Amino acid sequence: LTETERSLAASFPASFHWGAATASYQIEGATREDGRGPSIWDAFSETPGKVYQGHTGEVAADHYHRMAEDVALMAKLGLDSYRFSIAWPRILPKGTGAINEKGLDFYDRLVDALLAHQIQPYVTLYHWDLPLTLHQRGGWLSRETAFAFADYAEIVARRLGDRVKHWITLNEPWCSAYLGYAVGVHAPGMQDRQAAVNAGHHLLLAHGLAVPRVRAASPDCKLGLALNLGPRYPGDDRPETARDLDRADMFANRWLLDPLYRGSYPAQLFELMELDAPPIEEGDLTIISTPIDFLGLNYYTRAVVYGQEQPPHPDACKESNPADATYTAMQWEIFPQGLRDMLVRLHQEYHIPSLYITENGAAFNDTWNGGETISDPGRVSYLRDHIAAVADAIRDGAPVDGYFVWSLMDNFEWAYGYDKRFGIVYVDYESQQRVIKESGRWYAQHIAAFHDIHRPL
Ligand code: PNW
Repeated sequence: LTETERSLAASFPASFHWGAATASYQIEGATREDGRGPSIWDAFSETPGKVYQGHTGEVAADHYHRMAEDVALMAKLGLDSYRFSIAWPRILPKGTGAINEKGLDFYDRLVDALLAHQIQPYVTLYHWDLPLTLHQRGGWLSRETAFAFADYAEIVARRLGDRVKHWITLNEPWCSAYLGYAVGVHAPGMQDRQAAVNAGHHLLLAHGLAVPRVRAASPDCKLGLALNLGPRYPGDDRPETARDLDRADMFANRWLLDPLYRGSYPAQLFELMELDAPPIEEGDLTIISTPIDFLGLNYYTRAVVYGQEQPPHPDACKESNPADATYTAMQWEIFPQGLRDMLVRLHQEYHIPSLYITENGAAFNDTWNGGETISDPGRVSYLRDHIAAVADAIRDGAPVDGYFVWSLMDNFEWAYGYDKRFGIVYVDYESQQRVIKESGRWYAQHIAAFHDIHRPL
């Protein structure tokens, strides 16, 4: 590490947590093993034309069979925390009803393996793999799915809650709702904007219903959810731009933040979208805004808004990023300051008591030449500059308690299949060999430097 990098590591409080994140469907494989039922992502990825080159999660990084090796790798990197998700269809193959003990056993072993290495588990209960049977009964368009989720959450918390002290109910409900039900690029692949708004409501309700159930089954736990949020900036100073900036932010950020933290949807949102409000029943917003312990922020990039002459729907604002900026393989602009700005805003405007970066990372076209490591300088700078942005946010008062790199290892990147690599560990999908990239080595050194500074003399 350079001197600057050392003082960056030193600037974090001793209580800060350093981890990496994954999700069940993206890494596990073994989709038909030990009684796992099918999920909407099995069905979606098996539908021709939905995922890059017809890739599926059937094998993925084979983590289901290599769990012990992967936990050893985390220990080697020096992670103190690991965020993973539980595949609902492993626990309840049909979404409700009979429990599949073998599914629970897998996560039980994973949690024990992590704790044996002093790695704290951060468990996401829903990272997009909805049991297919529930989808056939209406999926997130049905209110029943929210109740089914709360039942499932309690089953998991009862089994793991003696050892798991951090729970994340949902990962990125914005993506589940909008990419899954309006754009159709994620499962279940529907293209209906009204459906997305309704699904969003049932996802929020699922979260709110699960909160007391998990708390009751997992004494002294901390609980939250993870949202993908992206700050919006004006592209110029025209009044149309100020107007559209407000609309874009309402859709990208306040749509879910406001019901969770203010107990109401943004006043104009559904009207401006020219849609009906979702089917809100009495008491729903009280359930949804049940206080939680922390918010997980998944941050990748920002957007720049340019006003249009005709006022657009909030989900159709004109956004484009500067041509002279630098981009990742996802064509996402690299903009670390957006992470600082969003953290400070969550602190100042929503008074959130504890924040985690539950995902941050970048895809680059890594190639392995069979050697000891893989050179990925773009990812090293990406991580360093975003970690520096977190330090800036803390200096400006944001109560940030931890940071998780997306991702521990290369994995199934949803509609992009295995084409996009986010890992700090490379996965060779032929041999399933793992190779720590230079970014993984850098992150390990960063964590080691952090511990050196905070080690009691
Ligand atoms: C997140 N978007 O997905 C997910 O939580 C991860 O599972 C995923 O691998 C990671 O980010 C990288 O993509 C997103 O289009 C997918 O705005 C798409 C969007 C945002 C987040």
